[in-house]
Amino acid sequence: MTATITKTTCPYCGVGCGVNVTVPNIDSGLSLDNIPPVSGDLDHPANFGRLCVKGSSLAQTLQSDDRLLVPTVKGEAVSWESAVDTVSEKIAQVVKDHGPDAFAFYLSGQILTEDYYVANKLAKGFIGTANVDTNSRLCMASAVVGYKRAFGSDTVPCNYEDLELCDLLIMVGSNAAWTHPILYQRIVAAKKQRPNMKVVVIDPRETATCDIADLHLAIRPGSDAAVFSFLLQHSVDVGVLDSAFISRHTNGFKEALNQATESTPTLSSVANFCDISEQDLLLLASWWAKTEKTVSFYSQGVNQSASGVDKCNAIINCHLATGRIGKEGAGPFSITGQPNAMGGREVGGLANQLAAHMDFATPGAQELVQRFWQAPNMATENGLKAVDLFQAMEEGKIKVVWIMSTNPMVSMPDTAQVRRALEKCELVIVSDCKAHTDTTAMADVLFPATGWSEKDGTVTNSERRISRQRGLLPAPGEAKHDWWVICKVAKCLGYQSAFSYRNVHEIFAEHAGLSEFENSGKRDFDIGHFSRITKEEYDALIPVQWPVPKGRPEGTKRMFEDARFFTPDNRARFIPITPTLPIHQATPEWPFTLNTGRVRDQWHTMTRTGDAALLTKHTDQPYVEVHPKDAKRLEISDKSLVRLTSPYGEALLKAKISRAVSPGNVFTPIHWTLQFANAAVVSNLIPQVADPLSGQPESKHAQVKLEAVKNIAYGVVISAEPLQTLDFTYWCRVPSEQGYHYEVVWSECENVASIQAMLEGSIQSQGEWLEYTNPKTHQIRLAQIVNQRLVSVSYLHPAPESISCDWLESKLMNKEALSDLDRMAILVGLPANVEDKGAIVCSCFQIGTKQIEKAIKEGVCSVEALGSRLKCGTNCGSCLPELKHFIPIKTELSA
Ligand SMILES: Nc1nc2c(c(=O)[nH]1)N[C@H]1C(S)=C(S)[C@@H](COP(=O)(O)OP(=O)(O)OC[C@H]3O[C@@H](n4cnc5c(=O)[nH]c(N)nc54)[C@H](O)[C@@H]3O)O[C@H]1N2
Ligand SMILES: Nc1nc2c(c(=O)[nH]1)N[C@H]1C(S)=C(S)[C@@H](COP(=O)(O)OP(=O)(O)OC[C@H]3O[C@@H](n4cnc5c(=O)[nH]c(N)nc54)[C@H](O)[C@@H]3O)O[C@H]1N2
Ligand code: SF4
Ligand SMILES: [Mo]
Repeated sequence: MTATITKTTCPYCGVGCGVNVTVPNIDSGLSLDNIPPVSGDLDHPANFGRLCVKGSSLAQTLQSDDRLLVPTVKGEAVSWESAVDTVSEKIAQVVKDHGPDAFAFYLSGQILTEDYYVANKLAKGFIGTANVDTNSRLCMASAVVGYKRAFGSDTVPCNYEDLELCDLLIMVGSNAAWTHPILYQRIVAAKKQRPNMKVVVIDPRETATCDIADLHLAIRPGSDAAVFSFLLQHSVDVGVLDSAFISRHTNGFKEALNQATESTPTLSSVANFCDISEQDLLLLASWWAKTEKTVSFYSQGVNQSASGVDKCNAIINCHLATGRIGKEGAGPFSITGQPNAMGGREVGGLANQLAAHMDFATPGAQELVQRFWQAPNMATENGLKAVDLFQAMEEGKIKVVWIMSTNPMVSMPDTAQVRRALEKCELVIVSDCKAHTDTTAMADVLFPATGWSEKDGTVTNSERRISRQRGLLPAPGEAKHDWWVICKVAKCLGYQSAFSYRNVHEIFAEHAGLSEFENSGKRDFDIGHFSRITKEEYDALIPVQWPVPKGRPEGTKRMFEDARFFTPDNRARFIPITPTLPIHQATPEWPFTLNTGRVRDQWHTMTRTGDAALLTKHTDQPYVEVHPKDAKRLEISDKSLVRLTSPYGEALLKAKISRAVSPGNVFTPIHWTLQFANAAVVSNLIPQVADPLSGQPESKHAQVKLEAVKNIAYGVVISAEPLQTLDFTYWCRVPSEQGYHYEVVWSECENVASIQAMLEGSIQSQGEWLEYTNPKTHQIRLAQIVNQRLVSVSYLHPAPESISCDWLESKLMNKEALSDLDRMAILVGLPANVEDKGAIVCSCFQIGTKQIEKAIKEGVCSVEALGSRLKCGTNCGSCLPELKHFIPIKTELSA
């Protein structure tokens, strides 16, 4: 049997790695039964063949029994015609009665550029509203405004090679080791080759990224701008300004410097503001001063802040002052998170953008776009940004919202407000691949969408590289491509000719046409080379970095090499900055500062990664990271249950006691939803405070209090069927290969009879019960057996205890009758001859903490040797930073 390789792009992070899928040439084509493992594309310039653990386990995420397969209206399955009619009639009526602004799109950096383009065109050109916002507002809106203030355009100057070519890399508010793993590994490799290359990490928390840091500045949360104001002044003091660049190519240097000197006048004032030592600050400053090739690499620790835009400009100011931009190995590099955050920016997917990197404020832009689209109802001013949009919805101003490819009930701050808004909204349309999400639960109309592996189009990664996503599998059920549904509604609204695309390549060609329309070098975004692209050329498109104007098919590696910016006078602008701290500071009533972010193997609201059991082994439950001092004072022990309360809501999370956070600060991951746990949505706790310029919420900083939850017992329930009632103080469903695995917290007074009754009420099978109770330790262990087959196991322990569940899960609904030994082993948790691996560190080879510790005890003393012995870390490398941690600790102990 022969096979062909289809090249596509990873749907996860903004690194945008190329993925190869080997498709067997069989008559039936590729199906879920014969989907082969994926591999990295050696030819793709983002990853050169490597994939991180999320990318390499993509094939495991394709089987889902929770796909949304048919359109529904008020819970009833309906035909596409009928669903589209319902939606179009309501949109038309609302627009007629209340004006176009009563309609809104809430889109996503996870849809493809072509989907995004038609949604934006429909709203801004035809319905006549700019109420088109996107989850990218929560992600990189501050970076966009920062670039626009400085360069006059939303232009990312750098590329990935610059990360390898620089001599100083300052990583600000980025945990790239976990969030952009392939880029991080490229950086690790470069540093290994050139050990003189310095890496500085600026993050209040010690993260896996600090593993390669020559210096980690654990700054006071939100104080970043002061560090860069200091670097600006220091550049003057030690004479490393690029005066020629400043005078020829920029404006506003003096004002920016004056402001820096006024707001953060001395070394000690900056060190105090940032809560770091003067020595560390001076060390960074000395490296900055002597290193021409410096890249500042920044992400959500900078963007998700009420002063996020100022932080971006504080960084950019330093690069402009030293002329470190538009050159190899130098520049301010905002790294995007989502696979197509950049594509969204290109089509104008934010409420304050028009299209093709034009704004409402740009003179002549509205008319230009109107002419190109032949648009009958052009929007004339900025629409509402995410937070304002949901507030307007609660006020009854937005009456129809169409949410596409995002889960605002989990990701927007203050989810209680989002719930109120969606309840108030007259028609909530949700396009999603999954049937059950916290947001689909709020929908009146559900549109089933095709997802990665089924849809065709383009995405743009963090270095402006446009790559193709290519469909591999047929659409399941009646799922349709997002662009198709948008065009169908547009046509139903009467806009036939403007939305009569037969294929995505026609949309892409039109998007390219708009980018070059009356452009002639005035606007940064020009992909005019593709404006007449044929279907064959589109299908064969190889990754290319924009701009790709006519006559430059090879694209553009680096921007601003000619130091010409997109401002009216082509000069970049310095912005005067006053560093400010997060709006909600800790108080006696709310004594902790909450920081939120990502874990290595989960993606956002787990709608894809939550389907791959192996990706849950690294972190199986949501947690709150607490410093040992705080934990001791509050009587919180490791893995015990903690209640977090803020003025906005509550969450129940397991404690992870760790010195990675400083006293007074706690950190929680953002991934767990109501589909996976009863009370782990951390956005519940976050206020709707946003940057006044970018509208990006301050999702990294909130005030909370912590409290140990008392009078409880810990345990697990493993069951062949899903539990019908989940009547626990806390539960978290851990996706597993077989059956259902719930980590639970019972009330302390639970006994055998009540647990049995609960399970009998919740699981259809009844059967015989095996029981073990230890009155001294208050442990209870129960197994439910039907026809010699194991149906459920429940453990209750008074204190948190790690139980290795893989073996128990493998015994569920066993084919052969259970032996007596098995029955005993089930009550113990593990048979004598099965190794307890501990928590999984290496997801690729499923190597756990206990195996690593054992190997180290037996004399293995390097990460490389661990790799030779256990294979851990030898595939995708995502676990290398964690593996390193085992080595020094263990050698110190044995020394
Ligand atoms: N595994 C995984 N990878 C992902 C994603 C995912 O869900 N899972 N999501 C993708 C997306 S959309 C995005 S946007 C990116 C995000 O990528 P990152 O921004 O790297 O990830 P986060 O964990 O959100 O936050 C980064 C760091 O900011 C720090 N931080 C908090 N407050 C401050 C501060 O005031 N100053 C500074 N300097 N740092 C601070 C946090 O401690 C955290 O370590 O990741 C992308 N990659
Ligand atoms: N507290 C706190 N909050 C945060 C953050 C934080 O760091 N802290 N980070 C913020 C950031 S940076 C981001 S990017 C957001 C992410 O948050 P969201 O965007 O809300 O999260 P996702 O899980 O990516 O939601 C994507 C949804 O789209 C569906 N989907 C996937 N592919 C398709 C498709 O092709 N078409 C359609 N129609 N649906 C599809 C998925 O099933 C899923 O339900 O969270 C933000 N919220
Ligand atoms: S780094 Fe990992 S998640 Fe990001 S694009 Fe590459 S393979 Fe996908
Ligand atoms: Mo993001």
